[in-house]
Amino acid sequence: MLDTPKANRLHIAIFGRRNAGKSSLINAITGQEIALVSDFAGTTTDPVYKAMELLPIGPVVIIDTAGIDDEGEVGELRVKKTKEVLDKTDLALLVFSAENKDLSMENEWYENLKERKIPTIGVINKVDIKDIDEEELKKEFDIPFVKVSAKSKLNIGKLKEAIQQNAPDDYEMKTILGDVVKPKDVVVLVAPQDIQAPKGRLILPQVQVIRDILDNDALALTVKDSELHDILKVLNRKPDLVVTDSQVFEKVNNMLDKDIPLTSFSILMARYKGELKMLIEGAKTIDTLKDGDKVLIAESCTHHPLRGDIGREKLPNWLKERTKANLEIVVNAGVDFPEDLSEYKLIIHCGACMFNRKQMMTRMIRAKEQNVPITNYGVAIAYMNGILDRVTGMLV
Ligand SMILES: Nc1nc2c(ncn2[C@@H]2O[C@H](COP(=O)(O)OP(=O)(O)O)[C@@H](O)[C@H]2O)c(=O)[nH]1
Ligand SMILES: [Mg+2]
Repeated sequence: MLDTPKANRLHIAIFGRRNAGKSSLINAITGQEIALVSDFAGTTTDPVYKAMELLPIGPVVIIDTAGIDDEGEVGELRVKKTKEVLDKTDLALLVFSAENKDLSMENEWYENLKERKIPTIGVINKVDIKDIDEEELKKEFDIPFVKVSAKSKLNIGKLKEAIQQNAPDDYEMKTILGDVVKPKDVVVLVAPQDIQAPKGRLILPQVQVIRDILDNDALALTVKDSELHDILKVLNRKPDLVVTDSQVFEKVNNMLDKDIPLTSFSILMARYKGELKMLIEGAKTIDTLKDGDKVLIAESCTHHPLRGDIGREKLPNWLKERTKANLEIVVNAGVDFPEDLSEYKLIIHCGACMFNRKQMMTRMIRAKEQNVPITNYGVAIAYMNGILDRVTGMLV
């Protein structure tokens, strides 16, 4: 990720008056002391660009607009510098400080950002010393607000969630397999014998993966696990990749030569929508679970559970078998995801096929902020089957 070219990084510009707490906010968001915080007027008036990895959002450039305000640059020069920053900004944080009553500068920035349709988050800083009425601000500024204290790190997690939610869509990963398959590669896709999609359909991740393979000029061959042997016989060479439904992971793994790369739809989608490395780390905590530990099983949509439902029956059973512990398992389905995750030792999320990357990343950020490990169905199942390295090796 550190190789990500600067242009492909999400550029986050921080606007706010001198002493509003821009530098402190950058430090709080990144968890590093990288921006100089001072009680005195800024020494430099040029915007500062800092490329960094903002976990788990990804590679970003944070633009500190120190000095582009009333006291710093005046008149034309300010307009020019602001324009220079706006040209590069994908997402803006407009910082309001409780100490300040005059909102003329904030209005000027707001109008500029609105004109360019740049997503903007209002950050009300220093709420540890004084509160600002958000509703009053909303009359003038039609943007989402987050109240924070950069100093005491209050609500910094909420701010990161807002950054993720308001980032423009082109920061979604654009390809599922484009960095893994080459044109003309043979990719065999395996569905379970009891296809769980309604008659006439395939489940969304399968459809998306097939489309992605076609977009990458590779060959997509779809079979059920019962016909996997047949297709391997028909091919005049080994497939370049096999993607299976997680539910038949073990069977498919046993049928394949070990030199054929194998992964699953849910692992591909986990990487497409979230941070695979974080999900892998999360799965590894399964073996640390003890009697009485609470595990959250989270699903992004509500469906009528069938017999043998993966989230409600299979996974809880596998977890209990594996850990031999008396776990308290809570299932949460739907768009409401608990704000407070601290009581959980692990979150196991579904493949989130009805979610986009933004929604899934918002949940991952919340878990990370509260130091709760998170994994997902496919990654957890692969881990418990002892094949996690085998099925993620080509993807991380
Ligand atoms: N009480 C309080 N002080 C803050 C907060 N954020 C920043 N400050 C203080 O405000 C002053 C200016 O902060 P700085 O980050 O340098 O502001 P900048 O000029 O916008 O970069 C410093 O003395 C900070 O310690 C906050 O959330 N609460
Ligand atoms: Mg500063």
